[in-house]
Amino acid sequence: MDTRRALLDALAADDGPVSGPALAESLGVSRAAVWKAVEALREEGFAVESTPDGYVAPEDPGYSGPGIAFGLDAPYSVAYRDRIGSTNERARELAGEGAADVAVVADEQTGSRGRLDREWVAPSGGVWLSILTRPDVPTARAPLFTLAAAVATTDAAREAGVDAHIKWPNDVLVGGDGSGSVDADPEASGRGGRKLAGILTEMEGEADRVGWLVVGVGVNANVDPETLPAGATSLSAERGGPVDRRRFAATLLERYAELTASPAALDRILPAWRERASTLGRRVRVEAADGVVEGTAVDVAEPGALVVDTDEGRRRVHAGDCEHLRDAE
Ligand code: BT5
Repeated sequence: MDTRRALLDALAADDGPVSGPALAESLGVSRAAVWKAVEALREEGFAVESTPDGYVAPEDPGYSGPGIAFGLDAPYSVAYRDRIGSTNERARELAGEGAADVAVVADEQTGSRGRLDREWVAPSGGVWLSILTRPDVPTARAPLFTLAAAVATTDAAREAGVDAHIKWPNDVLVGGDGSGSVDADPEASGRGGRKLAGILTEMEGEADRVGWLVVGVGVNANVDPETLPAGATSLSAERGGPVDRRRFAATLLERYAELTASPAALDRILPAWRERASTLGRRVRVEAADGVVEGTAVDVAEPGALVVDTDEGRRRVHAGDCEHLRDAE
């Protein structure tokens, strides 16, 4: 572990000040190395205080690399930028350099993408992040990681007081027919709700093993929906006030890490996904690559396929755009 992360962990673990010499000894590095780490954290906006008894964490850790890593209970280092083209693109670059277990986080993206190269609008104030891992699983199980990210995002939104639900395969929505409430916006209701977040997974496989996996999550956190495409919403709009993005991002990363920690953990993703989904039991119309499938969504099956009962029988759809239909349609 690098000295900076060790210092952050020590500051998070201790109520009182952490002394430089004690830290140098426990980490087996020089006092100068500890001092350099403190300076580096300060330069990144994490204002470590010096007291006569040692170092103390700032009152407000802030939304920054060290701020998000501070007290984070997930095995990722955090690479933060105020502004970036796309966090997924940066994570892919890092993958090419051999990196693993990194969360790339940005305040604003200037060239972010949704699925099928669609534009993703990502102004300052959102939670835009991509998690790079190298899970030791067969390529066929990779779609489970997308579902895990949807579960993690939904849980983080609910912890922030926003009643989110999942629309297959990877949208996190609020309101609409999903929550059973009558929606004021019929267009949004047809889509199954107002879109709070989207997920884009990219990967490279080696033979039957995943080489690297990048799961990109875009959450409209403290963003005015006026600046977003029609049908979108944000955490701040839904709760009527800003959300603590540091806490939200940490919860999301911790949940994702927990859900993907082991093969046994992966087995628990589908049940968790089903519990949070609004798509099951509904009439749906899915535009898949090989045509349109319309019917009743009855289940989601490994590794993330939607099971639809149609007039022609049961179909499994692996990818596509899903619309929730009203029962009359
Ligand atoms: C998605 O695509 O929903 C996946 C979005 C993934 C974005 C994240 S941000 C971090 C990481 N870095 C990246 O470059 N990407 C990922 P899709 O299902 O194809 O939906 C795209 C559609 O959503 C667009 O065509 C718009 O209609 C709409 N849209 C664009 N920006 C939006 C926003 N901020 N909120 C809600 N809807 C949006």
